[in-house]
Amino acid sequence: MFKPWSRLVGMLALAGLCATSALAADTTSAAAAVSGSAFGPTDPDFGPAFTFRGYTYPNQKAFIDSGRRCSTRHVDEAEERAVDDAWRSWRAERLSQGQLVGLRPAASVTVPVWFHVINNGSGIANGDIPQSQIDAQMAVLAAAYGGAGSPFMFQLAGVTRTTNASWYTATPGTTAESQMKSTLRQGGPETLNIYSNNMGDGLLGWATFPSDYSSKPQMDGVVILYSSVPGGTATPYNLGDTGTHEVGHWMGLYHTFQGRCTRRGDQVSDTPAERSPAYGCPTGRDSCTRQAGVDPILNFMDYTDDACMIEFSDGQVSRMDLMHQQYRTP
Ligand SMILES: [Ca+2]
Ligand SMILES: [Ca+2]
Ligand SMILES: [Zn+2]
Repeated sequence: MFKPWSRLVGMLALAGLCATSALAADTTSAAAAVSGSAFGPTDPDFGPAFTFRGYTYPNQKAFIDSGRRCSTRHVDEAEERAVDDAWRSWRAERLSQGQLVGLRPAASVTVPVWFHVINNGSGIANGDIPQSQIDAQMAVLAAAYGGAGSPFMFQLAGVTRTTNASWYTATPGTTAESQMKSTLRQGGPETLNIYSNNMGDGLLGWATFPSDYSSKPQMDGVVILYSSVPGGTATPYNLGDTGTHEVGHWMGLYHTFQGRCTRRGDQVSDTPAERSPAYGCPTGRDSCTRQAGVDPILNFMDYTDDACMIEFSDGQVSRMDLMHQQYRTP
C-alpha cells in the first residue's frame, strides 16, 4: 500500500527492502535522529547511552520507557484483553439485535476536527502556527487515511487560538493538560480534538484511546508538538506524521512494537512483530527473527522519521473502522 504523494519525492531510504543485517542497518539509518551510538551491538533494548533531541538516555529501553517521541500511555496485556473482550461483547450484542457488523466503504465517514492552537504569544516561534500549516496538517491526514483506503475523511470544524504559558508546555497527566482540554474540547466521541503546543522534554505528541472515552470524555483527543506540522522545525519529524500517528492511537491502534515479538503483538495480524521502536529509516531491520517478515518500519505506528512512515496495513484499517463503530459512532 505505497502511496506516491509528493512528500516521498527524493526519498532515498525506500529504494528497496533488503534482508541484510538488521541491527547494522538500524544503527546506520538512525544516525539522523539519534546522535551517538544508537543501539546495542547485541541487544536492541539495552544498548549504550545516546542523545535524542537534546536528552541523554542510559539505553534504548530507558528511552522507550520514558515514552519519548510518542508518550501515549502504555496499554498492558490485561487491558489489551479487556479491550478485546469488550469488542467481542459489543459485536455479539449487535448481532443478537440483528445488526450486521462489517467494514465500511472507503471515504464513507466524515470525522469533524477541532484544531486548538496553544501559543505563548504571537508568531510561529511562539507556537502560533498559521492557518496554512493547519490546512497542510489536514491534507496529510487526508492523504494517509485516504491513501490507506480507510472509511475516514477529516473535516476541519473549527480552530481556536489560546495564549497560555502553562498549557503551552503541558505534558501528559498534568493539571495543565486537564485544564487545557476541559476548557477547549468540542463535540462528542466522534469529534477529533487536536491540540498543538510546545510540550518539551523531546516529546512529539500523545493521544487517548477510544476505550478511554467513556471514563474521561473531556481528556479525549491528541496533542502534537506545534513544530511537527508540515513546514515546522522539528526535523526529521516535520511532515505532519506525528499527527497521523497520534490519530492512529485515537482510532484504536497500538504501536507496531506493542507486545514485542509475541504472536499477539499489536493485535493486528498483518503487521510483522517488532521487538522495539525503529528510528530513522532502517531498511531491512528484522528485530523478531523468529517471526515472519521484516519490521514494519514504513508503518505510521512505528517511531521512524516522518519521511519513512508511509502506510497503514489493511488490518490496521479494519481495526480502526471497527473501533470507531464501537466507540465513536453515536
Ligand atoms: Ca502485528
Ligand atoms: Ca521478523
Ligand atoms: Zn504512539
